[in-house]
Amino acid sequence: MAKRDADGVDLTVGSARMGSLEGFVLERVLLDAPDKKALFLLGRFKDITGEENGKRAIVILAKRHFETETSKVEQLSQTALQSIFTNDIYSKYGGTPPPSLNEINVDIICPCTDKHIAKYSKQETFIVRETPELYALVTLPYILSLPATTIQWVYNILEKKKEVERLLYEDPDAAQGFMLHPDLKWDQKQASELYCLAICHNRDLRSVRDLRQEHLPLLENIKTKSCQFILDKYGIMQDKLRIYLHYQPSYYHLHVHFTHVDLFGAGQNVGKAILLEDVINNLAIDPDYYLKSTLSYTLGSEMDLYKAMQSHL
Ligand code: G7M
Repeated sequence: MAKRDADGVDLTVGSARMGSLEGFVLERVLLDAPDKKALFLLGRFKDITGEENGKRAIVILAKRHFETETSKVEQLSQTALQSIFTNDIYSKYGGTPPPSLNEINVDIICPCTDKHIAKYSKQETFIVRETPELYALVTLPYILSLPATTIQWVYNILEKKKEVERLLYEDPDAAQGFMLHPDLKWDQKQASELYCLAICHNRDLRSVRDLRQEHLPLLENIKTKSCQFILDKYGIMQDKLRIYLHYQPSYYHLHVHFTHVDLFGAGQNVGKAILLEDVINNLAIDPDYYLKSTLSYTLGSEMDLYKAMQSHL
């Protein structure tokens, strides 16, 4: 029987839950992403008995950006230097900062599914033009075939079972309310790297495709209240925020991304992100804009949705 901690967390996944990566046995590197200074690894955690047949896991290691707080910058003077070369007035060193400034971010998905592995694997990217017909024929059946467990983490947040201490703001209204949380990708160290997620309470909305003019009050509410909260807490004005939805999203429960405009990453690409302002504008012009429109976006060749579309493209 699975050994569990006080929160009911399955401890048999290995020593990661207990404070180290020691029990992680590497199977292969899924992706090396120098742009994100990140490494995506696939492997298994040894089970509680030390056997290597524990649960399959993805471990994402990412180097952190420097913190600019004066006390942190001052500590950098303790960095040990190893000379690489000097030439006239120019020199280059490898540096070893004090351990407290040398931390990395570690994200773990355990147990991971084949979908997670496909998502994080190196693959070719293609542009797909999704007509309303293609949505009805392929995309919607694909979404409906996904097990409910794929968005369990969202429901855990909405039901205040997980990440409770990370909740930034909540409007509890069932129709127009939402919860604002730091995104998994934000370590909350620097406001200049701000990344928050507004998750709506309405469980019927899967993506922009489901949005109609009647949802404008919800979208306006998310925008206005999240922007006010972010201004009050982090001092960031609305015109310094990139506010967008993903299409296709990874998780089919409507949520809105709020990032600092200076933060760049694959999630803001054309063919993935749609500005919330554009969504609001489109719905104001045509109540059924997202029912009638052809939407173009990128998909990876390993994604199940891309494979399902093959015979229809
Ligand atoms: O592509 P899509 O719009 O579905 O983006 C989902 C966002 O949810 C990504 O930016 C993820 O980093 C974020 N995210 C994913 N998970 C599994 C979690 C989680 O467990 N907690 C939080 N706070 N964010 C998550």
